[in-house]
Amino acid sequence: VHMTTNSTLQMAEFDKEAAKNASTFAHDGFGNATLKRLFKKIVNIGFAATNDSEQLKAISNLEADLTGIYSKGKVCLESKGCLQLEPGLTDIITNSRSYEELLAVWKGWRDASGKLMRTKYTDFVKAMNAAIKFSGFNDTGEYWRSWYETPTFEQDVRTLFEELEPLYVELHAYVRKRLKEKYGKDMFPETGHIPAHLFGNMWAQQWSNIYDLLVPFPGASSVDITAKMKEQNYNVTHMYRVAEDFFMSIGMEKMTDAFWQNSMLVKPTDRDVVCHASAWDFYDENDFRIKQCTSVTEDQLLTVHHEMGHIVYYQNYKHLPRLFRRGANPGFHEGMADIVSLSFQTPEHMKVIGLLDEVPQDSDSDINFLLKMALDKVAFLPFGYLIDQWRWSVFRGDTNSSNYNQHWWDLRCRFQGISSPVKRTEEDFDPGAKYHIPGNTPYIRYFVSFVVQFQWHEALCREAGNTRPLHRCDIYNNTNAGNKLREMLRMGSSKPWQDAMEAITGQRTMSAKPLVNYFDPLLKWLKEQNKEENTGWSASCPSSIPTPSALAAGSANLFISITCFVLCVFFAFFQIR
Ligand code: BJ2
Ligand code: ZN
Repeated sequence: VHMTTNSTLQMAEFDKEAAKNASTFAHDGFGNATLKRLFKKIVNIGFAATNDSEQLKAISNLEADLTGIYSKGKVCLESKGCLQLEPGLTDIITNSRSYEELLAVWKGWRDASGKLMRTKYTDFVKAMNAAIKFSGFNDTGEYWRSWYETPTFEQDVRTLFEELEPLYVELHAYVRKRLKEKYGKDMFPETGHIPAHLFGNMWAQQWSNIYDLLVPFPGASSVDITAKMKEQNYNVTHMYRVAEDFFMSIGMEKMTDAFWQNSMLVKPTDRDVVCHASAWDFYDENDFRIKQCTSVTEDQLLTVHHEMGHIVYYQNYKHLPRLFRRGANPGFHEGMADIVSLSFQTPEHMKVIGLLDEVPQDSDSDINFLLKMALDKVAFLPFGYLIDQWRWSVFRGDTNSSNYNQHWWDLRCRFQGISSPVKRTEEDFDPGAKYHIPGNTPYIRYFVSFVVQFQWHEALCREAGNTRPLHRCDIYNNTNAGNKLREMLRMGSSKPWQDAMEAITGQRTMSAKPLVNYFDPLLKWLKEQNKEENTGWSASCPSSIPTPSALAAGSANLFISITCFVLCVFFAFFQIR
């Protein structure tokens, strides 16, 4: 979240003074654990600890420059004129099924964003690393990871990822098979990777926009929520009211008047803004805001719920001292932001709010639904995992401006099994095409979120007395589930996250099991579908990229073979005679 350089410097001054005052107390020896924790937070001031205010200025200015590049980026297409990321380019990536058009947008966005950030990003990393040393951290990645208060954090997320990988591999193989049918197998490298621009999403992070190409049982029920929303004349305000209604139904507070007055819910026409959706706590117990260039689509409706989930967390911990007004860890804030999505998207709930006419009861429709969910929740896992693998490596110095893009694609190929559809070089800077790199938002929080939200969903559904399978549970209107959730939210960051986890699930660790259980029926089905497939992909990126011209060469070869065959038959015939 960006502030002007002046206010950043003022905040740093304040933090420094507070830290100095707090350190006159022997707080390490405090008997009251909460007070001791609060003092720890007062003295731990991150970048503000530097003795060189030029470093802080540089960090702040560079972040503003980088997000500025991201928010101004435009791609000019012959057929459609010049478009920004939201809504123009996003619409094409979501809806186009033309290999060529998707490629133009995919490459165009990277040329218009990341590519212009290279030098500034290098300086940015340098400045942050220099400043964070004053707080006693070796590098910025180490500082970011410290928020999880778990010495084994890196190993823990790796283990979770490895437990989830088999599910991802089956989903990947199924999607690859169906995409080959759609785009032709000649467009796919032999290494098993899938070209990165075919997923209905600019970063291939969530794939549900291409559900129509992948429907397991076309004859059974599926919902096209975007179409239904348009049919029912949904408008932007209504989308926020629908989200608010869900939270209120489980006993949460309504949005404040200040929320409705101060939020930016539609894209202004008179200036460039950072359209990437976000939620804001102004720390006065009343002024909470969302900034989003909302359009009427299913993706956006889910994002509305996500951002409002952050606001509900803010509302529930507003009574705490400022430094405790945070998530139990950053992954918890994100988990809270997404928890409703698991109930909201069930056919049961879609029926309740009138976006589905009838709740299907057959197993084919159930697989359709689970696949749709997997395209968001399972497809995301390697993406959520790898972004900070890259950044940690950069902060550590293992990756630098001589191999930024190389390492980025190494990770994309290895973990996601996707590959670049055009040649990339160190002129490009593809990490910068994803908001959180210029925006400098750590990303492992989203991986943590996608794991813990299933743990919480399971616990809340138990609390609600749910008798249906986990993936069909909707906690709407259930205040028992809401109360349980609130127990955790109210704690903010005043206790270690393990305590917050225990409040809601009764357990003190992250676990991949609820996610695996949720998708169990789908996993069985996918394995059956993939019986004849070579699942998986090679660890490194393909060395050559199939292109439309290679395809043309391919058909030229076919032409020659057919001609030879015909001639052979012709001569053989005369021979026989
Ligand atoms: C759409 C969503 C972020 C979020 C924004 C931008 C960065 C931080 C905030 C914080 C909230 C807080 C987003 C959604 C899931 C995957 C990820 C993505 N925007 N942020 N101020 N998402 O998390 O809401 O609003 O209080 O910490 O980026 O890659 O799309
Ligand atoms: Zn979020």
